[in-house]
Amino acid sequence: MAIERTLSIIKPDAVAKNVIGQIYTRFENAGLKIIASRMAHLSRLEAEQFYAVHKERPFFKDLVDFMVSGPVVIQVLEGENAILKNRELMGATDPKKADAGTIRADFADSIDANAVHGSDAAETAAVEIAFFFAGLNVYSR
Ligand code: RTP
Ligand code: MG
Repeated sequence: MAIERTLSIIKPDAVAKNVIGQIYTRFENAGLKIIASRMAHLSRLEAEQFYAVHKERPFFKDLVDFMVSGPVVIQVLEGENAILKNRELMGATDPKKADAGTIRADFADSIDANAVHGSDAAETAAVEIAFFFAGLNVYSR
């Protein structure tokens, strides 16, 4: 199976709930390595650019408002099948529909405040990693 990298964000609601460590433990227990990590408070422009694919959607303004509402923790996860594995750990976008034991089922409050972001495909993972961690190869292990 291929070793992949994916971009993950612990969103403002989960940072405010003080569960960064619990979420990192889930990544580690699933065999995903955290190969880059930083805390940031996104600007409006950064949030709009990051989620630009959704800019025509009705929820775009709420999404951007939420993503700039407090600090986030951004990480690159590396491991076998990392993109799908992380999406499975996250659970469905709407926490009410997320499987028991997933990050969103356990830590998210609503479809807006849904605890984590994860890249959804290899192409988006590459773009999203470059967006937040330009020159990542310098640090990889
Ligand atoms: P993310 O990009 O944050 O990992 O979430 P996702 O792939 O599970 O969901 P996506 O379709 O990419 O949507 C991005 C974020 O927009 C909000 N959303 N709201 N009200 C709605 O119908 C709606 N749909 C999406 C969610 O906060 C979602 O995480
Ligand atoms: Mg998405």
